[in-house]
This record gives sequence, structure tokens and C-alpha cells, in this order.
Amino acid sequence: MTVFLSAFKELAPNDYVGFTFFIGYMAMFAASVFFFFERSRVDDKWKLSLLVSGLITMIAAVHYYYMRGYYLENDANPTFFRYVDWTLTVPLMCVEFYLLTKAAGAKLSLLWKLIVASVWMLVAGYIGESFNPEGGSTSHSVTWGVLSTIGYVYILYTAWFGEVAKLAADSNNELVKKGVRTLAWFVLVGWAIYPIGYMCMPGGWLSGTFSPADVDLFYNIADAINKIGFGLVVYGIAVGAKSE
Ligand SMILES: *C/C=C(C)/C=C/C=C(C)/C=C/C1=C(C)CCCC1(C)C
Repeated sequence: MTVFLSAFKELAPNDYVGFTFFIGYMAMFAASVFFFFERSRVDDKWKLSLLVSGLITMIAAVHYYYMRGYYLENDANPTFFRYVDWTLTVPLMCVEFYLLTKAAGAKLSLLWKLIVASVWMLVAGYIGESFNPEGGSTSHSVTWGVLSTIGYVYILYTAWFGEVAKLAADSNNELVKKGVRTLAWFVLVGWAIYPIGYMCMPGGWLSGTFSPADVDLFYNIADAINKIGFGLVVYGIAVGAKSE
């Protein structure tokens, strides 16, 4: 209870980063309720995809609950919770790609490759952010940022030109074709917001332009776009398939 009260006392009116933590929490929560309820309305073969959409936003909602409290209490970036969240939700986004292309012949090995690439991307990013010597070494953040980007580029390539793209092209379902292309755009544009946030940390390339708290601003905005957006694209495919 005291945590709850003091959290509200400390929220300054101009704390725009804190604002996005609260909005982000509620948006993730509401999106989960939406996906879980709508699940009963779609054809059986899409139910699992919708469940995964709801799990992604629900896992995020729980972490946002903690992150907003952590941020208000400590006035610091909740990097640990952030990466726990991503380590769970990004692989689940890979599952969405797999489920969409499964009917066109996606193999489990595709899913594993995407998961390994995403975990690589996140572990390297975590080392880059959390084990930053003297809290601001540019060479440290650049090295680990570049290593992380290798994982990101692999997923990007797979979605645009690799296995996922090829399977979607072979799919005889126009909605899946279009949906996978839209998700590939999310990976290209929406996911690219994260490295921008990363570069705002002390020692990062953008640390002269933005404050360290802006790391969270970019991450919070990107999370809302990507997690809820991904889910809505999948939902669109499922609902569209019904009206066909
Ligand atoms: C729901 C959460 C998502 C979709 C998180 C995605 C995160 C990334 C695409 C992060 C990428 C990074 C780089 C490409 C380099 C710098 C370090 C990261 C981890 C911020």
C-alpha cells in the first residue's frame, strides 16, 4: 500500500516517461482482454494465434506494472524487467510467424532459428546496457549493440527474403500473404525504434541529443506499437478469414 501511495506522490506532472509507463501498462492490459475475448469469435485454426497475441500483451502488462513502479521509486531505467519481458515476448512473436506460415509448410526448425536469433539479440543488448563500465563506455555499447544487431538483421532477413517470406509467398491464403508482409514491416520499422532507445544510454551515440530516461520513452512507444500492433494484424487475418 505504501508503495502504491508513494508512487503517486512522486509522479511529476511533466514526467512524460512516467506517463508512457502508465499508459503502456493499461494499453497492454486492455489489449490482452480484447484478444482473449475475441478468441472465441474466430475459426478454430486461428485460436492459438490469438491466444499467443494475448499472452504477449499480458506478459508485457505484468512487466509494465513492475517497471512503472520501479521507475517511480528509483528514478532509473528498469533494464532488468525490460529484458525479462522481451526474452519472453519476442520469442512469442517468432511463434506468431511460425503459426502463420505453418499451413504453407513451415517447419519447427524455422521457429528455433528465429528464437535463437532473438535470444542472441537480447542477451547481447542486455550486456550492452547493464554491464556498461563506468556507466557510459561508448566502445562497450557499440560492440554489444553491433553483436545484437546481427540477430536483428537475421530475423529481418528471414521475414523479408528468407524462409518466412518464401513460405508466405507459397501460401494460397491471400490474407496470410498480406499479413506476413505487414508483420515484416513491423520488424523493419517498429523494431528499429529499439536501437534508437539503446543509443540514448550514457555513452551511446545519441546520448548528447537525448537524456538517459529517453531510453524508456523509445522502448515504451515501440512496445505499444509492436506488441499490440502485431496482435491486431494476426487478429485481422483471423477475422478476415471468417468473412471470406
Ligand atoms: C516486445 C518487444 C520487442 C518486439 C522488442 C524488440 C527489441 C529489439 C528489436 C531490440 C534490438 C536491439 C538492437 C537491434 C541493438 C541494440 C540492442 C537492442 C536489444 C535494443
